[in-house]
Amino acid sequence: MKRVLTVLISLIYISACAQVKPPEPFGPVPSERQLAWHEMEYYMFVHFTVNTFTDKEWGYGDEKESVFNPTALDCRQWAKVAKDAGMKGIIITAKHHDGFCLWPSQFTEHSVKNSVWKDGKGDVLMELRKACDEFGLKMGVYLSPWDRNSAVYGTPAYLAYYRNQLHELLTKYGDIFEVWFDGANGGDGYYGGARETRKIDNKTYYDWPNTHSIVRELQPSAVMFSDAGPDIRWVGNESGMGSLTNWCLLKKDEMYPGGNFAKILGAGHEDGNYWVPAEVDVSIRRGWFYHQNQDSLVRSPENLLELYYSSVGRNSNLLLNVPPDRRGLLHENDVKSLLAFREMLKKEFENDIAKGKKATATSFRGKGYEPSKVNDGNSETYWATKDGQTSGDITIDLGKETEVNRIVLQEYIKLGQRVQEFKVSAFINGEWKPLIDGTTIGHKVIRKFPLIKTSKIKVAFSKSKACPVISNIELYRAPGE
Ligand code: FUL
Repeated sequence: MKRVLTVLISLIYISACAQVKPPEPFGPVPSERQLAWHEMEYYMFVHFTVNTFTDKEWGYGDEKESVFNPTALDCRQWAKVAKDAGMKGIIITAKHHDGFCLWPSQFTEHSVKNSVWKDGKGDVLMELRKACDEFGLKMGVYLSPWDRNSAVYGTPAYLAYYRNQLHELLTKYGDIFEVWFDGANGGDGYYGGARETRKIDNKTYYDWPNTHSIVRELQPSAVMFSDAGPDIRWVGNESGMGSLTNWCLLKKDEMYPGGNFAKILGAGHEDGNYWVPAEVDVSIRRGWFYHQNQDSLVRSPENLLELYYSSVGRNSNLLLNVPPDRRGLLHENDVKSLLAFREMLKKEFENDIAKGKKATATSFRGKGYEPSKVNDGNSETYWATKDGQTSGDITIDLGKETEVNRIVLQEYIKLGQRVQEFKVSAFINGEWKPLIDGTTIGHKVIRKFPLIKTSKIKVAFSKSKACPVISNIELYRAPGE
């Protein structure tokens, strides 16, 4: 009996030893709501308000409500286009700087309720909600902190007004995935007829922590965007350029919306103490709002593809603005370009050449963390080295000479962002030829390189803050070249 027990105990001991522990998380890690946001990658921005009808980018706040009069508004068209274009959601300017509300807010007269559209009974937010539900899209709201219409803007009373509006938006329109707080603030405006300049202190005026807690309470799954997070950060430009070095980390306590941080926001902080990834917001046209004279200046499908590489391909999400016209429809030229881009994108990533091919590594952590985890098609499995081993190479053997010109890399970010430096090379004519010298990875990096023919691709994770934890490597032969 004693002998049996000893054998049993030893067996348990041996199997316990064989169980290799996963790496501990390193540094800040994403919250559930941020992880869900990372998965979204590409979604639509909709700038629509009185500006659409006055041909302006920033309304003064004195626009007559009657100017808002779309003749054929159809949020289903927006949603269908977004869906067909491969987008996962829509964020709408519920209120832009002019203060005009696309929903019948009970706290102001400056809204759709005093427009001629649908005899003042319309509600763009409600129509968008229904359309998003029908097409399986998530919905987000932009509520401009700067309000050039409000008589109380610049005084403490405005905060109560702003928060009341936020409350309406977050309680009447179902699940909101992202709340967008832009950073343009203060200056001249109508302000209830005062027609003057009002300056506020960006650092203190809005008392952001107390506004943020309203969002957390009413919509716990929503991420909040601004120059300084708290959940998602601006990328620092409006031209569609993510930074090649892009940490999802930020010292957000040192920052605030509307501050002068554009230069920092691209790369983030390598030693940041919060997870605050970057979102690239950019318009398909010159302006954020629709202007007829820009109908011929819509970005081409090729240009949109470049934007995709410089945003999603650089560890950022792409928030692409497509402004409805005066009918309340996305213009034919924009739609055409978006759908053609979608087709191009499909062809870029049609067939993952790496999937299931033999992967080897200089070393691996142990059972469950083999190099084969990077190309098993499962984003929950990953290759990792032993603790303290902060570099390592993975080689994918393609089995035969194969054409390739794209690589996708992903870290298992639930355990933090770690890689500081990587290099990709290809085995050509008996030697390793360098292809890419990279820095950070994070959620996703997609890199192009000139078309080559090779039998093996090697990714050297040459510098990492802690043992590298790689969930995905994909290779493609994109058309062209
Ligand atoms: C900025 C605004 O001033 C622009 O009009 C636009 O809405 C852009 C996305 O954010 O802060």
